[in-house]
Order: sequence, then C-alpha cells, then structure tokens
Amino acid sequence: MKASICAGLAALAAALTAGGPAPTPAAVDRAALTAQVRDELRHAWRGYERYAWGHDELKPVSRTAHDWHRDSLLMTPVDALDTLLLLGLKEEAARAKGLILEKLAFDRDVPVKNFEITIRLLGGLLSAYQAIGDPRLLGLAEDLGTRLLPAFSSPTGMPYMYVNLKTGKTSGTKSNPAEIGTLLLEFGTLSKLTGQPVFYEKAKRAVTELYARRSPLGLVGEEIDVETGKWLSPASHVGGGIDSYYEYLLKCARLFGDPDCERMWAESLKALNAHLADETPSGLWYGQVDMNTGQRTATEWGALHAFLPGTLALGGDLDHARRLEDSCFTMWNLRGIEPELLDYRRMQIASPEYPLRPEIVESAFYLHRFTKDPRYLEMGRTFFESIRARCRTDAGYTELKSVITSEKGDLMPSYFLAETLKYFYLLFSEEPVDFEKVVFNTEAHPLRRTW
Ligand code: DMJ
Repeated sequence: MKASICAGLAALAAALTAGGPAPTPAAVDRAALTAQVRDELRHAWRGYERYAWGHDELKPVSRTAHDWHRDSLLMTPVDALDTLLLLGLKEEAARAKGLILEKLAFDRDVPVKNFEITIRLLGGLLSAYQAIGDPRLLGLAEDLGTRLLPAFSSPTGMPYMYVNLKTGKTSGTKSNPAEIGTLLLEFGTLSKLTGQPVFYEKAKRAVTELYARRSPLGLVGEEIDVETGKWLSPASHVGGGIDSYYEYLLKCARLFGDPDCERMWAESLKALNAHLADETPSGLWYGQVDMNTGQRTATEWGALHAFLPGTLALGGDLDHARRLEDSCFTMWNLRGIEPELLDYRRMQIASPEYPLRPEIVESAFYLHRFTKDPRYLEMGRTFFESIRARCRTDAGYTELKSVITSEKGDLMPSYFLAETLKYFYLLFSEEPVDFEKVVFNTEAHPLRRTW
C-alpha cells in the first residue's frame, strides 16, 4: 500500500474516532448565536464601509479594496443589502441602499461574467426590490437584465460567458452547466415583475438546450462549446462548474411551477443517484464519472459540492441529504474547517484553501428546517465558531489560503455577507421561511412568488 494512502487512512480513522466517544454537546443557545451572527455581520460590514466603500469587495488584511472590473459594480452592497435588512441592521441597510441608488449604473464599457453578475447583482436587486418595494431597484434590475440579454445570442441559445454591458459584445464560447443553467430564477423573476416574457424565455431556452445535450446516461459534462453545442469535457460531478445547474432545475420548478423544470430535475436526480453516488467506508459521497461511460474518474468532494445535501432536502430526499451532510461534517473536522477539495477515498486534501464558502451551512439550514434535528444546530455552531476563530480580522473576515497551515489570504468575497452569514442567521434564528412561497437563489437572495 502506498505511504500516502496509509497516511490518508490514518487521518480518516483519526477523524472518525478522535478522542473516543464524542462528548454530549452542550445545548445550542439559539438566541445567543443569532445575536453573535448579527454582531459579526455588523463587523464585516463596518470593515467594508471603512476600507472599501464604493468598491466591489474588501481586502481586510491589507485594508484596501478589490474591484472586479475597471469600474466598481458595488458587489458587496448589492449582495449584502437583503442580509442587512433580514438581520435588522437598519442604518447599515439604509446606507447600502443609498450608495446603490446614488452610484450603481450599468452603462459601463466592461465585459462581465453573465453568471456572476446575474446571481449576485440581478438576484440582489430583485430580492431587495421585493423586500423594500422601491421601484428604482426594479428599474436597475431591468436595465441590467436588458444589458445581459445579448449573452444569449449564440447559435444554440446557450449564453456566452461574457457580455459587455455597454456594447453588448459577447465573448467566451467555452462555458459550463453552472454558468448556462443558473440564470432562470433571476431572469424568470424579472419577467414576472416587469411583464416582459423575453427574460424567462431566453434563460429557459438556455437550460433546455443544455439538458437536451445530456448523455444517454442522463449526465452533463464539465465544459461545452455554446456555439457548436459540443461537449469539451465529459467530466460529470456536482462541484464547481456544474453544481447550481442541478439546484436551479429544482428551484425553478418550485418558484415558477414549471413542469419542464420538474421533469428535468427528476430525471437528473435519478442519473446522479445511479452514477455519481459513491458508498464508501467513510460515508456517502457523490464523486466524478465520465458522462458517457459512467466510469469513475475521480473521488473528489469539496466545499462547493456541499450545496447538495440542502438541495436534496428541499427536494424531499432526507435520507441521502442527511448522510451526505454527515460526510461534509467529516470533511470539515479533518482540519477543523473545510478544504476546497478533498479526495474522499484517501481522505487527503486536494485543494487546501477555504474562501469563506457558505454551502455547508446552507445545507445544515435546510436539514434543520425539514428534520428539526438539533444535530444541525450543533454542526452550525461548530462551523460558526471555527470561522470566527480562524478567518476573523480586525477589519472584517478573510479567506484562508490553507486550512492546514491556517495562512490567511486577503479577501472578503461578497457572498460571505450575502450567503454565509445569512444562512448562519437562518439556521440559528426562528425566522419563519415559507418554502412554498420563497426560493433562495444560489447567492441566497430570497425571491418571493408574488405572481
Ligand atoms: C456563490 O457565489 C454561489 O453560491 C455560487 O453558486 C457558488 N459559489 C459561491 C459561493 O461559494
């Protein structure tokens, strides 16, 4: 047996049995944790206000700012606004809204990533509009959605990766299921709220064209050419590049009652369970296979994959959801915080960074809502305390370059405020969420079925 495999098995054994039988955890004080999450949101937002005001994101170690493009598109304020509102930080929310209304403009000569701008900005503006009712927010969303529409002008209808907000020029023929299939909640909601069907139609065609190109096994690959419709990579998994494609099939069915989405979700789920699910001594995982042969090509799972227990729970499969979240928790406990990627067969970390990702918390939230099992509150407390201990700085929160060495990076991604802190709050608080009427987009922006 190779030395690396021995080391991996030893790490697995340590993770599974560390310190003998686990002590009974102290009861989770939900009110105290909810208050702490609010304090940490205030801390993170204050860092943004002090050192990155008007920019996209905060670099909390150097106390400077990061912009994605030549001009800032206010990623953090737009992404954070509905979280500030939900957690009752009224003055901070008013300042975020004021900045957005004063400065946010999309008449910019910059190529943007259609997917990222849609989930963060379009989703954030729509959700803030639904929360506050200020028509100027819907006006911004409509302007943005209209400027993104040229992205769908490929011969297949699957969007190019980039579109210039001013000129409409597109680029990026190589795309992936996540970037093609994670648009319908936002574009569809824009259609419902403005009465213009074009947004729904374009985003729906994109996902339908992608689904039509699934393999005979019912799986999608990792990379596709949006002009020719040919697959460029047959790697099929539920991690980055594919993840939220599956999430949106289910959520589109729930938000819009769209029977095509319902059918695509049900068929896709069967294929995932038949070919990706991997029962191992360390638990249930969903690994990587070749989309055409079903042959296993990698045994990797990571922080992005960890959305799946939540989506399975929302779809009603609590058995797989529970067991998968247990596997995620094993991954977290290997180093006391989750790595970006883990080889789950060898229990070896394949990518050691932790960029403040929310997915594992999101899944704990859904599982707790559907099972009421206090285990998920305990998990959430572990996640929250680890992040606070290892990622907090005087000026906000930062990503980790390595969960092994705890070396810090220098970025507070906008999704930390949009998602990570929001899901902690939703997990610990008793905030009512009507899952029949509210669907969270993949950036955790709640979209309400008001139509
Ligand atoms: C977020 O922008 C979204 O959740 C997206 O679907 C995946 N990546 C980040 C968070 O990890």
